[in-house]
Amino acid sequence: MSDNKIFVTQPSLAPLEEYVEILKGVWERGILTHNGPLVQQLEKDLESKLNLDYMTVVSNGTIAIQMAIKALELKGEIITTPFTWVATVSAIKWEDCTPVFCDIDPDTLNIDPAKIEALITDKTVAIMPVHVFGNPCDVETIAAIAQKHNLKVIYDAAHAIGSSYEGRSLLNYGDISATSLHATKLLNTAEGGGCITTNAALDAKLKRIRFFGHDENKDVVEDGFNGKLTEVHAALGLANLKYYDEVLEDRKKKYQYYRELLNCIEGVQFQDVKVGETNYSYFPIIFESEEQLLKVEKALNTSDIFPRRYFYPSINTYTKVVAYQACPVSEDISKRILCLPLFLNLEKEEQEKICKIISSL
Ligand code: T4K
Repeated sequence: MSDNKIFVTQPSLAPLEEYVEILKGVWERGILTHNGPLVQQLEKDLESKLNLDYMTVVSNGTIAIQMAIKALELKGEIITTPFTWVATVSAIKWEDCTPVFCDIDPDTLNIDPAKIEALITDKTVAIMPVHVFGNPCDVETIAAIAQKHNLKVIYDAAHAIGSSYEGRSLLNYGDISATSLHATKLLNTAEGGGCITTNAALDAKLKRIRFFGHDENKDVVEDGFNGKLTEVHAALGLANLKYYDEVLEDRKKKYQYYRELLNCIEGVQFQDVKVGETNYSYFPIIFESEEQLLKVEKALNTSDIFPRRYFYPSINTYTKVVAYQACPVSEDISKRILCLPLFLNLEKEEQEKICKIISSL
């Protein structure tokens, strides 16, 4: 990657020496995978850092969603949002369930709880909202709807490490929360993810599903698969975890600086974030039109700056993989939203340069 190019993100990485130090233990033990000591340590440290009851770390965030569906033994329709990464929907489909799209709130960009009930049928088994860009969904209204209709709730919490609701980690909500520890996330294991639950029996089941459905005697007692995280990846997570608070604090500062720099531009909109609860993991900006977005994107690209169109297009329009269901709000916002570069090593001057280009158009 060229030094002067600015991408939408960059992984937050601990100093290499600290990672290597942890890896020495892996080499000494010769245990590379199968619920090794570093995987167990990472789960313990994340549970304690985020005050979670149970976390099962897995090989990626997509598998985490699939495992959540499998663990809850869901078969039927799952109401979800079209304003997401395709993984939310492919995970539902891979588990032989049917995604039903509920439109989003134009301000929070999360699923619109007021539109969920109209989509419930006798085939509905669960609701799968996404905490978009780490901004908490309306977890209370969603829990009330689920309870009323006897539905499960799985949060796609891929972006939500570091977000909270009423002082608790946002990962504690829903029957299961599925998070991502991908390279582009606030805390990363290169590839990785996790399932979080407050239910001990469900956690034990998730751990069996992750490991081919084995019980402690290696008898196959579940319909499992391979969702294991390796020791090499867990080592990276443990090294990076030391810097997690710094990364979180830095994101917030940079997010606020962007807002300060862009506040005076007319015709742009920002996600309505829950201050003090979001993790500020992305900086989305919503333009008045797609035409304006394309103009800005082109100007930034010309200066070697590469923002990303998260999430475009709206997933309900991917008609090669899903049946089209109209979601006008998501379809409209998807065309007008751009995520600006946001990562630990991004310089103040680079943020200023980006905003200067945007305001000049
Ligand atoms: N649910 C939601 C709502 C999600 O957003 C995601 C994933 C998932 C579920 C599934 O979780 P995982 O199975 O992925 O754990 C990225 C990520 O691949 C994906 O994890 C993420 N969401 C999605 C929103 O974004 P791309 O296609 O943007 O990645 P890429 O390679 O273009 O990277 C973006 C920029 O980051 C690059 O321009 C440079 C930088 N980068 C990237 C990587 C991979 C690096 O500097 N180093 C790297 O190693 O998808």
